[in-house]
Amino acid sequence: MKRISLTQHLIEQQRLHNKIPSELRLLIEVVGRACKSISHAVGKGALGEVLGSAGSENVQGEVQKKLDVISNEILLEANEWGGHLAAMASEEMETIHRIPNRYPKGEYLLMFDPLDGSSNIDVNVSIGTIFSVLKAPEGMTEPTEQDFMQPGTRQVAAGYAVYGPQTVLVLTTGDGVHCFTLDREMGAWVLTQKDIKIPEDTKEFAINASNQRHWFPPVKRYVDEMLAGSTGVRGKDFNMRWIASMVADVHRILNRGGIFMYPADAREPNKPGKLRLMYEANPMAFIVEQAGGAATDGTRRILDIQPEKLHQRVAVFLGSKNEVDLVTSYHQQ
Ligand code: P6P
Repeated sequence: MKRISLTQHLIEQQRLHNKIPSELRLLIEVVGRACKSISHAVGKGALGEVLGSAGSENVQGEVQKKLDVISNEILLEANEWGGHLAAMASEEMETIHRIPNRYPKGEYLLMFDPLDGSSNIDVNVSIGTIFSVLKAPEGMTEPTEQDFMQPGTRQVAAGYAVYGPQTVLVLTTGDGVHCFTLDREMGAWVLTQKDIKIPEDTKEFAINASNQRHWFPPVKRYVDEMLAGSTGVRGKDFNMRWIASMVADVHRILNRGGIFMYPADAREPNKPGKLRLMYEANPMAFIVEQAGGAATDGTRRILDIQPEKLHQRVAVFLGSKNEVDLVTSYHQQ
């Protein structure tokens, strides 16, 4: 099969759909290069002095791993000088990161979780990078946090990298979902899957079942019915997976179907779950919908949510459309 590079794919998509101006193509290529560097750092493991805690906490109050900090620095440095961005925001930083005055500014806003699944780093389980791209509001001069407060439907691109047995980059710019595999010898992203589609039905669900006693009734009902298997109302047996790396769970679902759930629960009724809207739920929801799946917070389409805070959390139900629709319907009864 002829090898299509990330750059050739983006140029051909631009010809087909006219949605990837050269500045956006540059942005995506720069993020792709940064993910290659992160993959290299992650791959060193104990040989690279990159494991363990950084001895600091992030804005979420989570202990930062060395690789969290390294990955964040890689993405900041890669994107500062290109002239394609107005500002960036990261899970690892309290507020937005403006482009230094010595560099030209562009019309895009980039948000990212530089290394998602950090609890898996030290035990060699797949982790990844998630990113989301918005356009800066017309007439914006000095970017503020408020300029990032746009619903997920305004994203112009979203993607994730998985640092696993292979390193892959999954990307959408609004015309389908495509996957690139890193050719480590050439240091090149090679197109390996075009137009990925999520099966509308599934026999596999992903949730952290240790929280079961805290779940609200709709989630408890939905999971209990799957656990009842072929003897219950669902009439079929289900399987469970939970990798505790959203990128890895979503990548599995993109490739063979499934439903991923991180619901709100009774532990903190006012906290709508653990995952963040701007740089985890929104990019994944854009990708999942572009692959024919669905993504809600139990009641609303995630992409329709009007953000109010940069690091706001949201409950997440995403994946095979018929399953997401069913569990969402239980929340409405
Ligand atoms: P728990 C990783 O920390 C993360 O943000 C997601 O990648 C993952 O799906 C979830 O949290 C795992 O959470 O509570 O099972 O450790």
